[in-house]
Amino acid sequence: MTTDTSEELFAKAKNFIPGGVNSPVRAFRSVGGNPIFIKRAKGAYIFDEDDNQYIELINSWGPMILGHAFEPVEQAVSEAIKGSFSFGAPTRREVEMAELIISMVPSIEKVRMVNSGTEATMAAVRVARGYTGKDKIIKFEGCYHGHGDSFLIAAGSGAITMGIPDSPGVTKGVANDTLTAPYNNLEAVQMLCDANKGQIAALILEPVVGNMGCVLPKEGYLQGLRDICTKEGIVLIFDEVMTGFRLAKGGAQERFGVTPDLTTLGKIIGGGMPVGAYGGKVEIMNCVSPQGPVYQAGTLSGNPIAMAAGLTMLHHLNNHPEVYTQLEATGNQIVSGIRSILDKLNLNYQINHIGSMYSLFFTDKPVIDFETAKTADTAKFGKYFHGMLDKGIYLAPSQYEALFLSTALSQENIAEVLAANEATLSSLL
Ligand code: KE4
Repeated sequence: MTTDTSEELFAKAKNFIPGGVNSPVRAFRSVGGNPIFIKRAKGAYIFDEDDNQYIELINSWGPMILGHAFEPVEQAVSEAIKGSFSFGAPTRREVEMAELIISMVPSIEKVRMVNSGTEATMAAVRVARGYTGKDKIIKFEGCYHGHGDSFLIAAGSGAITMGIPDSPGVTKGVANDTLTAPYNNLEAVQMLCDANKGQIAALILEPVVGNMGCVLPKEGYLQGLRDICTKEGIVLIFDEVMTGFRLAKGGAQERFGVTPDLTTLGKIIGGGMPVGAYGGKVEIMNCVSPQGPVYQAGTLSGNPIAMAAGLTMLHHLNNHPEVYTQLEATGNQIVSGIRSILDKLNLNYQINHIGSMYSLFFTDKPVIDFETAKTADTAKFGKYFHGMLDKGIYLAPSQYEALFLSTALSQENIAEVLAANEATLSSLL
């Protein structure tokens, strides 16, 4: 397997693009080596510029839940582009999209389309501040909500991967309004509320974390946060950019039966196109301009091509509940297969898994928060990543990311994934 073309492209890219990539985690910094450059993809496969084929378990960090180049989405986009690409004016598809999102996620009574998960979380926090008249927010160590200044404090995903969970360039003023607490710790949240009485506008979290690796909420944790936020007059924001439309049709909030005040969405909602959204209680969303005073805008928000892709994706998920049954079965089959391999080897490991999301950590400590996630052996993870890549299995190039399965994975693909795990994990001893 040669990756000469990817190497050449990466060397060239570094002359023109910071770090040679348009998003840090793609650079393979934490696993070592150089990134492969992807030329095309179909179903469960991606192909690099040297025509190497990989079975992929990232699916563009979540969006490609139905596999790459899903025919109906491709068809909808090719139809939409015949009518031009963008108008900067309201369109029918945006109304359809809003109505569909509201029907799929009952906590959302009104919704605004934006162009990324970052825009969605930035806007949701601004609306919560405008609605409550309060300044501070609570976020959790290791959670990632995009690259908005307020969130780059103890941030997860690429920020942990690059070792900069508190990014330079974020002002002290901004940082002072962001309070952080360990995930899965309700007492720490109540202490922050007691110490900042009447000052906290919002609490934002990943209801299932993907950005310190996959970390699940403890029994009662989400409901506990809901109760604290209700008691303290704090807007509860579920950042479902990753979990939305993945863990269930209605996301983690449906799966866990806990209702936030606002929800942020991304990834799957665009079917692979740049789309984000935020929405929730009508009395909060009515604060958003032009209905209310909280300003938020976007040239390409609700873009007709992106709406065509997203609508087709969401309609398919909404009309095919068997997709979620299949994703549960695939996730269980892969994770139980890896567990049985590891249980025969003398390797410290944890696997956190829910539905079609999972992460393998090389540590003997249960991974329940940022501190325990950081006990993982990242050097060993790097060896595991490259061992799998060399066998044609493309994983997330960071210990602090989750894997995302698609319905395109066949029984043959699953067997290949498990065989590659068997060979690679045995080689780590
Ligand atoms: P985007 O701005 O990247 O569309 O979304 C930001 C975001 C917000 N909230 C959650 C829970 C997220 O996971 C993300 C983005 N996820 C990362 C993967 N960990 C995107 C990959 C990347 O940064 O390149």
